[in-house]
Amino acid sequence: MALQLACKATSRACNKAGIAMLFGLAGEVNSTGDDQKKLDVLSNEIFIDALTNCGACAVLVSEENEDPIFVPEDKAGRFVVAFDPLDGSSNIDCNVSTGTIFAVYEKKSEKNATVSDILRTGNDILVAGYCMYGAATELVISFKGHGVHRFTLDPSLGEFVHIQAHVQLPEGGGKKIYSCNEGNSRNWDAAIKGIIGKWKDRHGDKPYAARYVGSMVSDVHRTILYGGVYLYPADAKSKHGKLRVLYEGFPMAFIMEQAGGAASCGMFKGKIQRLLDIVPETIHEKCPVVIGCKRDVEAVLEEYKIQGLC
Ligand code: AFP
Repeated sequence: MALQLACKATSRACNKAGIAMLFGLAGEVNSTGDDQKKLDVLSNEIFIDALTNCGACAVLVSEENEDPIFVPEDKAGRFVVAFDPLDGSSNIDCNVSTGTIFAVYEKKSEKNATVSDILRTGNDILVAGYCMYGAATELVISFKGHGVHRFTLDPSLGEFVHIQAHVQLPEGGGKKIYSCNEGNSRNWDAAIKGIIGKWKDRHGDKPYAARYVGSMVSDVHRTILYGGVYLYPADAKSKHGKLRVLYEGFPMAFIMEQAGGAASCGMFKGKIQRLLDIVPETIHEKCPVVIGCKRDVEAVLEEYKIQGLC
C-alpha cells in the first residue's frame, strides 16, 4: 500500500512537472554521482515518507541516499526495501517515460535491522516491481511464486486497476529486438560484440531491431511484453557495467524470471553468473545486466563459449 501510494504521488508529480516548474536540476549530486533533478529529490522524499510512516519497514536503501535509512524503532516493521525513486531521470526534461524500481526483503536480524539485512542475494527477494510513468502509469509487481501482475492507474479513480494476471514473455522469445546503448560498443568484450553483430547480420533473414529508450523501466517493460533482450554489459571502461544491483539489476531480474525469461550478468568477475545469485558487498554496487527472453539471453551466453571466453 505504501509503495503504490508513493507511485501515485510520483506519477502526479511527473504529470504536472511542466506546470509546477519541476523540470531541471536540483543543484546536488546523488550517492551514485549523478546530477539530481528536482523530480529525483521530490520522488525520493515521497517514497521515504510513505515507507517510513507505514509501519512496515525497518531499513530503506534509495539510489538518492548515500547511506541506508534506518526507520525509527517506534515506526519500524519487518521489511527492507531498496528503490530507485525515479529511474531514467535524464529523460524527464524531454517528457520521455521514467519509472520507479523496487525490491522488498524480510529482515533477518532478530532485533534492530542492520545493513546485512539488505546485502543479500536476489534469491531472497519477496516482492519486486516497477512503476512506469509513461503514456499511462503502470505498476508491474510480482510476489515471489505468484506471477507477474500489471495494474494501470485510472486517473479519474486514483486507483490502480488490475489489467493482466500472470504475465509471461511471448512464447519462443517474441519479437527479435535488442536493446542497449550501442555507443559503448567499442569497449564491449568479443562475445557481446559478436552476438550483436550476428543479430544485425542474419545472412538474408530480417535483422533484429534496435530499440533503446534509455529508461530501464521502459526498455524492460517492452521486453516483457514484446520479447527480445535488454543489455547493459560490463565493458573495458566499466568492469561492473552501469546499473545498480539492489534497485535496478535485482528487481528487474526477479520480475524477468517470474515472467518466464532469464537474467544473467554475462561475464562478470571472470565467470558467467546468474544475476540473482550475486551477493552485493555495498549498497550502491553495480553489476552487468543481460535480461530478456531465454532465446536471446542463452544466445549471449553461448557466444562466450563460441569465442572461447568461458
Ligand atoms: P538516469 O537515471 O541517469 O537517466 O539513468 C538511467 C539508467 O540508470 C537506466 O534507466 C538506463 O537504462 C540507463 O541508465 C541508461 O544509461 P546510458 O545513458 O548510459 O545508456
